[in-house]
Amino acid sequence: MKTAVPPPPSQGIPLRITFLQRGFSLIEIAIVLFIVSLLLGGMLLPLAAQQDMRNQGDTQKQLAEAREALLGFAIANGRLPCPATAASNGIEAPGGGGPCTAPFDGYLPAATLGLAPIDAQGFAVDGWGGNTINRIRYAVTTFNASAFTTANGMKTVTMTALMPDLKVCNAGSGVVNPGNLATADCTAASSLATDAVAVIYSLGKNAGTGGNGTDENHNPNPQSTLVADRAFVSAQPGTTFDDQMIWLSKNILFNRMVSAGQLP
Ligand SMILES: [Ca+2]
Ligand SMILES: [Ca+2]
Repeated sequence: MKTAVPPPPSQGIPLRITFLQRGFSLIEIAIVLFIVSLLLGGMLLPLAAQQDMRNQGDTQKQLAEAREALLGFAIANGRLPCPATAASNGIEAPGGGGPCTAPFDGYLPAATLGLAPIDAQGFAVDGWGGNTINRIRYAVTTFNASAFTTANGMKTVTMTALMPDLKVCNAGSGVVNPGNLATADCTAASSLATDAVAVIYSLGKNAGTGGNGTDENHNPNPQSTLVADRAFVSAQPGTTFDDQMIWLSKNILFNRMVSAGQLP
């Protein structure tokens, strides 16, 4: 009987070795590198965008927490804290409240409020980093002879007479011109709030490199050293505007203080 003889072990292998040994041609490697670079490029942009979105989300959360902390402070102390100044290490200025040292161009007094995260000097910083330019800003009304920042000032003046006067608009009007309050304001059409008690905001991603858009120029209140600049802009995010802002309505403040027995 004839038995089937298996093919010699070497049969068929030389072909495979030839194929493997041939390796990749330069054209094949170029195509692979091209595809890899396309994939990497496609991944890098979303990663940067994702980081931006995370920073924006962190900042928004911090601003909301700051507003809650301000409400808690008001309930506990019968007044809002004054903003910190650049030299006050995150502590309100003056300590104990009253007429504020920097009511319209100061910083969130994170050390006074016990907020985190803060930088080494005691200032709250936004989601964009630890640079001094990323410190969270805070402005508070001085109307009614600084009643809002004076202990029991709101109770003394009474709710119906309290008229906070910070303005928030969705577009700035006029030219920000040092010494000229009338040209840096909100127009009636762009008004979001005309009686905010406090405004809390971040200068956003571009804080360290510029932020010179027409609307952004209204926010760090460059003319506050000369005049009382009480107008702030909260515009649509875009290429020239990335500030993030929330404000404290007098109605929310009154509601919380009445609930806590601090008013009327
Ligand atoms: Ca900005
Ligand atoms: Ca302003």
